[in-house]
Formats: sequence, C-alpha cells, structure tokens
Amino acid sequence: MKRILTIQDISCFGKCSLTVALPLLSSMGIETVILPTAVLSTHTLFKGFTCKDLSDQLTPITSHWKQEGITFDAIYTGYLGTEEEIDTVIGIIESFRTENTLVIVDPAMGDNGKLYPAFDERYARKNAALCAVADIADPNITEAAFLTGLPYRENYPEEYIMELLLALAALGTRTPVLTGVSLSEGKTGAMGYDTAEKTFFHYQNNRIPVSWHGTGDIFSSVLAGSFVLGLDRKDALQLAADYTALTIAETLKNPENPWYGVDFEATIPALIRSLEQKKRDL
Ligand code: PXL
Repeated sequence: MKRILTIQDISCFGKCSLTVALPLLSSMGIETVILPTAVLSTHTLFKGFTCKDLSDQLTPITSHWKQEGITFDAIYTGYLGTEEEIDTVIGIIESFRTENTLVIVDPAMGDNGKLYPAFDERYARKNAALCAVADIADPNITEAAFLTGLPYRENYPEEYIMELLLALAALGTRTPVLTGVSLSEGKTGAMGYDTAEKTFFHYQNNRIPVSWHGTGDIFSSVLAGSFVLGLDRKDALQLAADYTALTIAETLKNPENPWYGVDFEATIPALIRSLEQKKRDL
C-alpha cells in the first residue's frame, strides 16, 4: 500500500484541510500519515476562531519517525501557519525525500484575488520557496499571482494562464497545475505545465456558478492521491476536477446549505467507483 504524509492544520469544524485530506486519501486506499501544524476551532473564515500553533511539535514528531525508520511514498502539504513553519516543512521534505518521493504542495493562502485573513505578502513570498521544492504545486489563480508577483486577473485569455504556469515553473516547481481555470464560457477546470516535456495540459468540465469553501482542499487531496497511485496526469486532473464538481452539485441539493464547506462525505462512494474504473484502464 502506498503511504503519504500530509502536513496541514486541523480545523475541528469546517470541512477543510486535514478533516478532508485524511478521509479522502484513506478512501482512495492510501495509508495516510498526518502531521497537524495547528488546531483551530474552525477555519479562519469564521469569526472568533481559536488557534493553537503546533509548530514546536513538528521536529520532535518527525525525529521520532526517523528513529523508527518510517518512510513515505509522497509528502503533500496544504494550509500552513507561519513563515517559520514553512521553513520547518521544507526541512522535513528535504529530510524524508528520496528520488522516488513525490512532493505535492497546495500553497493554500487565498482566493478571489485576496489572501486569507491570517496571511500577508511576506508569507506569500515564503510559500514560493516551498513551491520551489515541489514536484507538483496546485495554486489557484489568486495564489499563483501572489507567488509569482504577476497581476491577478478575473477575466483572462489562455496566454495569461500559460504565463502564470511558466512563472511557477521558473520558481522551481516541476509540474505546476493551476486550478479554477476557465478556458471557455461556462467551463472550469485546471491547466498544468510539464517542465520536462515543455508541454501544457488541461481538463475542463461544466462550471457550476457557485464558490464554496474547502473545494481547493478536495481537489488537491484527490489530485495528490491520484498521482501517488500512479494515474497519468490527464486521469489525475479529470478525477480531481470531476469529483470536485460532483461534490459541489451534491452540496447544492442540501437544504441546510452548509456555507462553510462541501458535502464530500456523500460523494466518497462515487470517488471510489471512478478511481477503480481508472485503475482498471491503466
Ligand atoms: O481551505 C483552506 C484552509 C485550511 N485551513 C484553514 C483555513 C483555510 C481557508 O480559509 O482557514 C485554517
């Protein structure tokens, strides 16, 4: 069985970061080891959230793993807390990485042209150093703009997306993947760039005109799991994008309308079925 380490916060209530990554990766049949960077009462879009930083635990925990000889097929990072924490996480990646380890970075820090409340531009620049060591980094357009210093645009031609991808590649990311990319009216999806082959690739599905918190974490978790399981990049993008779209559609049916996160729990059986189909086609 493949084993992945995922490093991100636990927002106890709110369906994001570890409370999404752990169930999704486990249900994809991947042994999932967690390294919680902080414990929050809710995610930071709630007012008055509490936060206990766990940065001082990261080195003791990972040192113990080293002593035990624990290794990982992949390391996947999500929302992190501070610039110092990013430095610690880069150190952990360097210490556990072998030539076969896949490093996936979701530089979760903003959306809709703005950084999340907890972050500033210095933090964004530090996140660029983390993306530099990634095999795959999957920012949205807002995050990519902050990472690269290019302007954020809501309406754009395909060339703008390519420019962002090339700028992400210039940071050092081997395969940058931009999420929330609309290449034609009524469509949305992701576009990536393979620096080894110097080729762009993309996947688009029908756009559901709503924006829901936590969807980035869902996309990244399924993308990370797909790559770890050895799906090719076309299948990985398709599985992650279709699962995210299906989950948004499912959430729209919920009369309780959970604004804080999507109903991914309801669509896990469909994810497993699609994954099994893709594995059969391998
Ligand atoms: O979904 C990203 C995320 C993860 N963790 C925390 C957050 C957010 C987004 O706001 O606040 C704590």
